[in-house]
Amino acid sequence: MAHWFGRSRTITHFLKTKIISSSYRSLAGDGSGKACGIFREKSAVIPAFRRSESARAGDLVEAVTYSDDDDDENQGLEFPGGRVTFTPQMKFIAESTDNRVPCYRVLDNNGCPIPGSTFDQVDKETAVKMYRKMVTLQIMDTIFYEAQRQGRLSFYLTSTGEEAINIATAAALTPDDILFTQYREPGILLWRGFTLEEFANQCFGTKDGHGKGRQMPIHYGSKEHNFFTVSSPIATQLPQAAGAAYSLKMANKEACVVAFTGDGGTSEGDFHAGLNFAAVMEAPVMFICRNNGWAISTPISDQFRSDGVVVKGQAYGIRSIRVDGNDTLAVYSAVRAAREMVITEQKPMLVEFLTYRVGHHSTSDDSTKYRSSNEIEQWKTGRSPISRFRKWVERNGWWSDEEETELRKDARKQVLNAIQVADKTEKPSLEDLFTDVYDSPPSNLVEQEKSLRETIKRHHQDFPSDVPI
Ligand SMILES: Cc1ncc(C[n+]2csc(CCOP(=O)(O)OP(=O)(O)O)c2C)c(N)n1
Ligand SMILES: [Mg+2]
Repeated sequence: MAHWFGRSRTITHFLKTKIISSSYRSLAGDGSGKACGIFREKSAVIPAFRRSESARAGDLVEAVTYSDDDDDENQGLEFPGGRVTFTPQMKFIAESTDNRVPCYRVLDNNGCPIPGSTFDQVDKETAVKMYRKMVTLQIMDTIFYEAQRQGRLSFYLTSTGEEAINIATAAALTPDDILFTQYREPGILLWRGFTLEEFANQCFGTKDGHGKGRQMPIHYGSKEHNFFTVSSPIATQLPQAAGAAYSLKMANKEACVVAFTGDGGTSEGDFHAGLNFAAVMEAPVMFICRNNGWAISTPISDQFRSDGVVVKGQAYGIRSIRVDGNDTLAVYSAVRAAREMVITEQKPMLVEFLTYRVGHHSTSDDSTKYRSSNEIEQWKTGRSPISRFRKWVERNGWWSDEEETELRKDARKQVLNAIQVADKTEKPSLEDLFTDVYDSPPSNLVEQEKSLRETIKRHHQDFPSDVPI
């Protein structure tokens, strides 16, 4: 039982073992899970790709059935979407149930697989890579955040506490899957090979940054890595993701779109438009909500009265699952299973990760003004996804204290180096402000460029000296 924002919630390994037993084998003898009791893993084989078929769905999905076996016209109505039975009782659907949707979890707080839990076994190479990337992301966040505090960057925000969601999701996808993120998911790019220099160049707005200084820091994007550029207005990426997924469907691609939103993003109309579009068009898109408790200073209790976000899937006819977002193995397994269903069945999916935003919303925020330091500390130290995963990796004999020291030293050096280089790199030239949108610039842009150049000439002391004119 874990307490999550004032209400008790059962965390369970609830993908039913009876259902998936045929594809699961005993782990006995491979050394993992030592001293953690009995558990079972699923072999990592994905069935061959097939269109519009039920993959593991029949196994993993709990159907809600209502009795409709009486054919009498007075007993029911054939209606678009399926037969609806009549009832003489005037009954309202309850706004909520006492039993909240349980949360799929594999590793307990000590990094031990929960007995009976079912998950995709991760091999040593992948597990160590995941752990290394989670730590690198944490170090990048710490140093970039400090650089902002020193006035070297205009803005930054961290993914602290949400490293498992970032990295394990990325690891569960393939490079062909297209990402539409919110902004707290840079770990996906890190996993895909975006370099620390590229992160630094974007944040420092250098001439080498992919956006040529035209976006705020942390608004990353990469065509090479199938990662659409982050966009500030919350949730606008969700209907776009539904459209992009529909294009994959039309092209018969064996890939899906993965679209992220925060809990706050679900209060935007675009969240609802995106989900409904995807459901109706049967678009292969996985919507992922990082429910981290806060939308800047607004707690989730002021965002919605439903049982979180997961229940909204069913309202739109979208399959959904709630997952412990601080459990790397649960995130990895759930995203892999969801991806397989999304692609094979050509339908959307909603995944709600329960997690916590450990850092301030951004460098423009001081979260101690609206939440207690105890709450932050509890999540920072007691529920860190990195510590939990490390315990599991160590227990498997795949990681040592020496490797930990080396990794942290090395990552710190690389991040500092990337920052130092970016800090000294030239800014993009003024003309870049006006390029890359139109083949031939419209007259109003030509006018604006001329006017800007004249203004700089007149008031050069008010403009940055390091921007080539
Ligand atoms: C349409 C729109 N409204 C408001 C904002 C200001 N804003 C930026 S982030 C944010 C909170 C988003 O919270 P959430 O979706 O939970 O993401 P988190 O920061 O917790 O990761 C708000 C309100 C915005 N960027 N766009
Ligand atoms: Mg949030």
